[in-house]
Amino acid sequence: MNRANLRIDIGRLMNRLDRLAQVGAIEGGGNARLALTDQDKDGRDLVIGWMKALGLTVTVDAIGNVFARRKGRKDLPPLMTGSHIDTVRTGGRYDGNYGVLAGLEVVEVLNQAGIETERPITVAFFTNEEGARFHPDMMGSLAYVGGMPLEEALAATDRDGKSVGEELHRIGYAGPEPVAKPSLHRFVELHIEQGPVLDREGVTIGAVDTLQGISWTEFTIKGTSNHAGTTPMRLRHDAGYVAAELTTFVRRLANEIGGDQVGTVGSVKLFPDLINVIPNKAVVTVDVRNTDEARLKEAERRVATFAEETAKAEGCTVEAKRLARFEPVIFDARMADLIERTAKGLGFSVRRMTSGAGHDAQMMQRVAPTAMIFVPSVDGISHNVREFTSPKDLEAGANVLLQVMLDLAG
Ligand code: HGY
Ligand code: MN
Ligand code: MN
Repeated sequence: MNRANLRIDIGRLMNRLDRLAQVGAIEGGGNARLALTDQDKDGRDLVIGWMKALGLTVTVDAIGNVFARRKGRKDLPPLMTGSHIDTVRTGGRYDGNYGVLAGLEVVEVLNQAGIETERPITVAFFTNEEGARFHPDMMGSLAYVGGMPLEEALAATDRDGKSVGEELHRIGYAGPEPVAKPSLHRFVELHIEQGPVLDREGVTIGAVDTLQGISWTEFTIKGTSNHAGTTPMRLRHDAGYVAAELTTFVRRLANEIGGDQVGTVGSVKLFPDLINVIPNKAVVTVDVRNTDEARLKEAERRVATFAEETAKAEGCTVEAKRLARFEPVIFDARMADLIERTAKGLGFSVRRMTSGAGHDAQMMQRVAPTAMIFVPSVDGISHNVREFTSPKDLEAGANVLLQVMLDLAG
């Protein structure tokens, strides 16, 4: 069979996407599988079952990253593809899942065509890409490339004080393989865009050659709880007021800096959280991102200064804790060229673009030439059960992945 005529089976891919979306299924067709929860374990078990059924050799490392290897003619560093199957609490069914399952679909096509590639092919999924339960995000791939000591990752705790290490053991995914021993030739990740660019422009494929910088900070503001009725305004030390000011400042600052700057306050927790008690504590998370490192640093500095000044004026204190910080990433231009060329060769419209979201690929670029393939997200919606990509676009992206992998695996 001429490899140029090989195509993925979209029905089979959609079927696996549907099956995986049933694990931790939530109202509206999405799925909730926060990292290392029982739902994440069930999702892992299901995907590993498919990996084994495809004849792949599955290994698990000490942070729970899973690698499924398909033999090549030569025992060379593998071509690796993959993504994540953990989700946010309001996760859509494509974020992460699509890249992993499309990698398995590519393997199935090669198996059926009896094609043996020169290099081994590995399909991987990494632990806790989302960072929604344990910080930072992309934790598994970061540890894999040696960007975070294993002990530090295992010690990360969630809001209930549970650690990554104990949760990995509880779900049976504290694997025997060491981390920080990356061995791969190239990495390519297929993912939904999660933003509006491709959908708005009517373009089918994104050849992703850069990814923006990410900064996550948790601000803990402390004031004085007091009676909501008897305390004169001039005597208050209201942590909730400081949190509210900080929240609107982040929005104003992002709009003022403009360009690619984005800013989000995704979580505000007030204590004691009662209608008639002035809050004595507030915990506020700030996510600021920019493609430009200098601009990102400016945004971080201004947010921290505003928090300090506003807290001081209110007679409160504030502590900042950094939860994640990744500089902007430049992917491998030749890999992005290959993606662009391949998409055009298959007759798809394609454009170069940056990634607004974080991905495991941004960590893999530290150890091997890496790039990403995007497909459109309808209305740019993601981290929301309404996340949707048409089967036609899912099929296009997986066919680009198939041909790119054939090129890179030889
Ligand atoms: O936050 C992100 O960009 C990714 O979804 N973890
Ligand atoms: Mn993702
Ligand atoms: Mn995500």
